[in-house]
Amino acid sequence: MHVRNIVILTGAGVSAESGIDTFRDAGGLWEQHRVEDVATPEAFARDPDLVHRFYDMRRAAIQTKQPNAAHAALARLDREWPKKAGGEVLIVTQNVDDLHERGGALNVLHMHGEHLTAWCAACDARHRWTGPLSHRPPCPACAAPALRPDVVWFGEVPYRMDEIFAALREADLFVSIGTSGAVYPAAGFVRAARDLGARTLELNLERSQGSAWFDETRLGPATEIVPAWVDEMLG
Ligand code: BJW
Repeated sequence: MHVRNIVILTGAGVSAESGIDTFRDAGGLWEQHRVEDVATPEAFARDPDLVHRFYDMRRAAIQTKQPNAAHAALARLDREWPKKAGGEVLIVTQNVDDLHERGGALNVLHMHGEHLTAWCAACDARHRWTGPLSHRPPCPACAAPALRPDVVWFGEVPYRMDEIFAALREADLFVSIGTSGAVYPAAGFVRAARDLGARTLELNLERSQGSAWFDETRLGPATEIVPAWVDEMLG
């Protein structure tokens, strides 16, 4: 199949070798914290201090981490693919870190939000935010002490779904990297992409829950298999 447009879905596995914990692997975040205590709107309403501390810790941690060879390779593809093939690359990430951007990628869509943004529940403004939120700083726009992490919790609607499905409709190739396929709607993109006519490729440390839906699976650490795949694509 002649490939022009590529949609790449990334998950926690792409940042694992940068030292950022995944969620469901051994030692991952959900072994250390119950999802229901920190990643739902109900948890935030019940115990905002706990939820703020969890995100303050992770927001501080990501700023000490560096992009790895997988982020760099995807950024290279993002930059060079349009010249090579005349098509588009869209990186749809479930990750809330900024390592794709710091690795040099331009076309990145954060469907589960971003650590480095705070969202005001009072006035709906969003602000770049690198410090803590647990001391309830005032919103720079409206002064209400109503800032929350700008991330998508279970039961909330992921961001920019219309743009994602528009890109999937145009995609010739859908590639899933470093995600367990446990969380919807992202876990359903492979089937949507297939139904819409794209070829599908999985790059992961181990087979994901939706592995059977992919035309091809390549297993290994992201820092090895992603640069190798990008080299292949760019010839
Ligand atoms: C490596 C590696 C290396 C390791 N190299 N690989 C019942 C059935 C179906 C669905 C539902 C249901 N009940 C409820 C739902 C919906 C729910 C859901 O999916 N629940 C499931 C648990 C079943 N989903 C939602 O609520 C979503 N909203 C929604 O559906 O709204 C309705 C709607 C949708 C669309 C249109 C209209 C309406 C919201 C989901 C929000 C998820 N939020 C989180 C937290 C974000 C903030 C934060 O970071 O704290 O997002 S949860 C967490 O999981 C985070 C991640 O983005 C997400 C996915 O995790 P990911 O990235 O896959 O990580 P892991 O740890 O699971 O996997 C890592 C992988 O990497 C593994 O495979 C490793 O092998 C691999 N790996 N090292 C390569 N070195």
